[in-house]
Amino acid sequence: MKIGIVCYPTFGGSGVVATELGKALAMKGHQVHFITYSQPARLDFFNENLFYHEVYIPTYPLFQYPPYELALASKMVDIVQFEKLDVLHVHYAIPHASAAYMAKQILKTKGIQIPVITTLHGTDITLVGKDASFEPVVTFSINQSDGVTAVSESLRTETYDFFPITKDIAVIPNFINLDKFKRLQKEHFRMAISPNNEKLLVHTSNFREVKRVEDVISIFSKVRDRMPSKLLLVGDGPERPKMEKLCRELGICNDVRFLGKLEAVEEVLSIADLFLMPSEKESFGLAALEAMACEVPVISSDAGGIPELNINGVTGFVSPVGDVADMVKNALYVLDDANLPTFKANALARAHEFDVDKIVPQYEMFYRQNIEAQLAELPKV
Ligand code: GMT
Repeated sequence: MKIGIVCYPTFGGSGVVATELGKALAMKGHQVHFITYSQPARLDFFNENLFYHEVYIPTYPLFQYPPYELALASKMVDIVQFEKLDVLHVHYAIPHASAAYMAKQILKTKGIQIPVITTLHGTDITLVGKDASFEPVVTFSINQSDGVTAVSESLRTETYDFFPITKDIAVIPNFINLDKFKRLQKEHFRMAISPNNEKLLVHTSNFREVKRVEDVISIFSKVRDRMPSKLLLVGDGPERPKMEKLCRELGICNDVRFLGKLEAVEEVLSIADLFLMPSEKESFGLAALEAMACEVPVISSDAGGIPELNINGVTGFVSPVGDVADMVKNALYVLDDANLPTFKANALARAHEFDVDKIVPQYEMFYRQNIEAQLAELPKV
């Protein structure tokens, strides 16, 4: 198949999933065309089947807000037509689904029919999409997509609960490349960070409010009172200055390292004992899956789709959002040397259920069904 993928090119979860999907499809022999405003962060790989088309956004003094959506729609029209794509797959509804709708209508006037698949990732529904400024467009463009997928049952339910959606939404969960995310031998790194064999807790996120990084720090501070431990924080974002201040107030700076945005997250996860994800909202929790693939159990909130991934009492524990005391109690239980090996093994076994080789065929089948449905709609000649 010739597949167009539209996504945010950043380190965010939806961009990562879209890029890893494109890479996996290219490895299977499909031709994949990324259409976005800059090179996707994880498109770090050469394959003869991978193409990248940059969306150029012209500036003009009149534009306080350059119209990206129009430039994107025009680029989609151009690439679908020139490359003869079979399917367009857009990740994150805003503004990708509405730009794809516009591209589809323009292509129709040129006698070209192409199915549009929209994948809902989370905040496009649970936060931004619900805003009255976007809701009508989000609802319309989901209903106009030929196929819609969500990354968890929870996100599917929340979409139906909030938006008047008339389309079927298929659940295709996120996936993991177990060749990249695996426990690596990084003992020298561990020795440098925790020379006295302190337990290592890790959190990775974009440091937005929704991630509740303050809970990560509170949990760590209380675990550290009971057991020698260190905290590694990977990522960066608006909450970071407040978090640095909190660490100073708690007097724990010597045991907390802010590592910033790292590409090789798996190297940090490889030395970790526990992953913390106390998010307010989380449609799936890809960062937790990456940790589990590196044999790291997870202490999480019960937000959104997390309980579909982190099995309570098996791969870690799930607590109500904001229940720091429960998360501390659970963290201490998992970190106990008598329990840790079992939780590590369970986390890895669970990650195997989301192996890229199991999930990508679900997308391939979904594309085929939508391409066939589109062909069936064409007038018979
Ligand atoms: O977590 C973020 O803030 C980034 C966001 C995104 O769209 O880039 O992540 C969302 O999509 C990921 C991939 O499907 C999911 O694993 C995350 O759970 C989801 N984040 C939220 O729902 C907050």
